[in-house]
Amino acid sequence: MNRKLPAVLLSAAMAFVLAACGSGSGGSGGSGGDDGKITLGFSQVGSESGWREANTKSIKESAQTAGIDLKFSDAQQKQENQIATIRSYIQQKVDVIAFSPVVVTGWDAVLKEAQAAKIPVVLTDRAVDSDPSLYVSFLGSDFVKEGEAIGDWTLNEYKDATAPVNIVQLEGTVGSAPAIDRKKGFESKIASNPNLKVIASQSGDFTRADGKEVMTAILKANPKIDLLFAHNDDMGIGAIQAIEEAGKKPGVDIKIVTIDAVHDGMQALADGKINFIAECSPLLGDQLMDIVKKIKAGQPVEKRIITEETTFTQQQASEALPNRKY
Ligand code: GYE
Repeated sequence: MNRKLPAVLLSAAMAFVLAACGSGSGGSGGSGGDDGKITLGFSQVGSESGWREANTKSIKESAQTAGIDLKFSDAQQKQENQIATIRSYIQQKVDVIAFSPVVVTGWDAVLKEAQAAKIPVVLTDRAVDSDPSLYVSFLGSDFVKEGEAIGDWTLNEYKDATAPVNIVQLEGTVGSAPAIDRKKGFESKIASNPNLKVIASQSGDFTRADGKEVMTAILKANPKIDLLFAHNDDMGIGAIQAIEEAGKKPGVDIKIVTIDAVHDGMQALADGKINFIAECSPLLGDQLMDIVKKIKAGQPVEKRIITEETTFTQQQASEALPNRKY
């Protein structure tokens, strides 16, 4: 049963794509129909982090290179903004809608509206809990794996610990796929060593400002913190400021592990203020444009496309920094 699932999903996606493209005769191929260009409506989460900025840049540049007419909107991390934007893309009859859903739940109604209008939808970066028949493809990282990579590093770092290791977790946006999955991956790994204890775990909404504010409060309440796991580099960088203001040395007095590997995170890693980073690639633009073109050409697309990523130690960060694209 399980082994058959991908084929079933693929054929469901195909049927949807063909239905969406089949009615295209007579110039009804979206608002870009006049000049023959494909029109893509993209609803971005916001501009909360260095990752998001790099992701937005990648999507805009790739659309231009691919000759795709991009309608782009920043939802300022609000689901209601994203839903309103997607509805307006449906009204404008764009050829394809893509979006990075800020949270996992609450998308069924608007996805059904897009399907009823025969506009194919592609998820980028983050997942939803809606029925997979409501979207064509989902392009993005495996966030559980990223959390597990941080968990593995932690297990190894403290394998000889004989006393409790006090861990603080700065979680991403509440209800978002990366916050849910990174936490799950990390906690499932560290569960095998009873000395590893998460003493505080709170959301910093993936921003530097909230990372700093939440860490300042946690530092006041907890005199002994050994390790901080921040779900992204930006919250980690905010926390570094809080730790320094509290008179402690980030990376030494409190070890820090994060996810993303954007420029500022990699710099802090190379500088010894962060101890380890699991990469999450924001460069999804080219793959997204390929998917959009395939959909319009009536070609099959994969239901789930997982981004390839690695991890970085301090030494590896110093070596990689000069050639990083973001
Ligand atoms: O890790 C974080 C951003 O969804 C993978 O969102 C993305 C996350 C990324 O704000 O920095």
